[in-house]
Amino acid sequence: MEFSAATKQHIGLEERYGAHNYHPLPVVLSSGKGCFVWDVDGKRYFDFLSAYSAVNQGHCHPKIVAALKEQAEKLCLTSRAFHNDALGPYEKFIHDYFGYDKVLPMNSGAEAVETALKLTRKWGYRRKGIPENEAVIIACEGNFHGRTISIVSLSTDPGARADYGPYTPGFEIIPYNDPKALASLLEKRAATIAGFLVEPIQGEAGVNVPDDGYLKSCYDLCKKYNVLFIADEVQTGIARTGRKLCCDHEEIRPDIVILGKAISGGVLPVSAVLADDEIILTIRPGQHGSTFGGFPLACKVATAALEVVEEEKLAEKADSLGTFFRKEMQKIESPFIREIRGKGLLNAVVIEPYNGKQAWDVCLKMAENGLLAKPTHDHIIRFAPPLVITEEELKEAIDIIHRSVKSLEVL
Ligand code: IF1
Repeated sequence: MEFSAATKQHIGLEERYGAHNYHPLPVVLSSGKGCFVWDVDGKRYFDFLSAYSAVNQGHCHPKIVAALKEQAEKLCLTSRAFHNDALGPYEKFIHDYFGYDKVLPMNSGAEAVETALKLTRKWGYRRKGIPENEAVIIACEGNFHGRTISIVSLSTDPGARADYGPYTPGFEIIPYNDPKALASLLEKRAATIAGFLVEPIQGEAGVNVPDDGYLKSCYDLCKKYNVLFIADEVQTGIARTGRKLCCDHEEIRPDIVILGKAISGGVLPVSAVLADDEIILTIRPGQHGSTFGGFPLACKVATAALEVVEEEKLAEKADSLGTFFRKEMQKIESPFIREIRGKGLLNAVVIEPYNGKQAWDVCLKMAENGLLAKPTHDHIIRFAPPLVITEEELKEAIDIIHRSVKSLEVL
């Protein structure tokens, strides 16, 4: 890929003055609208990452930006030392939207996961009667729940956890998509197990879709052993997989729901933990919080972002366009394409290295042809456009993917 002076200049600045904790594709973005982004040279790309499913409503959605602007000129932040006229209405909106008694508002996804872990331990001691400091939370192999020290303590990815010890204790790991593994651990140790934390689809692991009925089986086991079923819907929630929440596909109601990313349409870091009173009221005043958690700007932006999901029927769109995407991708005959999987508009293609080329090369070629996507775990390319993409735009994007893999087949 040839780089313009502007691209080189921006990448150089990040190289020199920024920490090197990422390895981005060599593209410098400057603006975005709907399912498109433009780089510093004015080149247009389909955004098929959507900031890891944070931009489900499309870049710079006018309704969400308007809500941001209006509130930004009125009152941005009060802290929770005082009340304000945005938080209560937002909390009621979230209650009505998702059907849980209450919401605990936070900022990043990882903060919401940490909050869910703290709530689960609190509930374990205060409601289930687990002896102090003995609460255990189960997580799955291949999980990704964020990057704090406690969260990487339950990660099975060496790259995410190496050299961050000593690790937080109190976690047990079982295989994903294996209800029997959960059952046998609960049979043995239910008395001290407080919760089971699971992604309805494992995003980072490469859009790992479990068998139909997996979530329901685990949910029923949690009910049987008085263990909280905690759904991390940070990436799979907010219509991404074709339902409001991914757990809706199996008609289960998690005890705790963790939301982030697209709850704000990718405009501000906003996250949330949903639960009923028996769980969420175990945390009392002064026992948890955050300066920006639930701040007025977030309340207005998230309300607008969630209204957009309903008004534009984004879950229904993701469901039908996702089926169309997978069907069209199946038609591409290429030695690079080993497997296509996903639900709604959260999809991935497993790339078979060929001709000395692999997923990264496919992504570079697609970028050259005007579509941005990024590999996860070397050989898996995630394809997750904003849910506002039209069928026509999706067809054009699929054609780019097709042309890109074809062009790499020849030496
Ligand atoms: C990065 C991965 C995806 C998440 C789930 C919690 C969080 C995430 C299911 C934490 C965040 C982001 C983090 C971002 C890249 C992206 C990611 F590759 F890291 F793993 F999507 F798969 N639960 N995922 O997916 O939310 O604190 O980031 O707001 O770290 O580069 P966060």
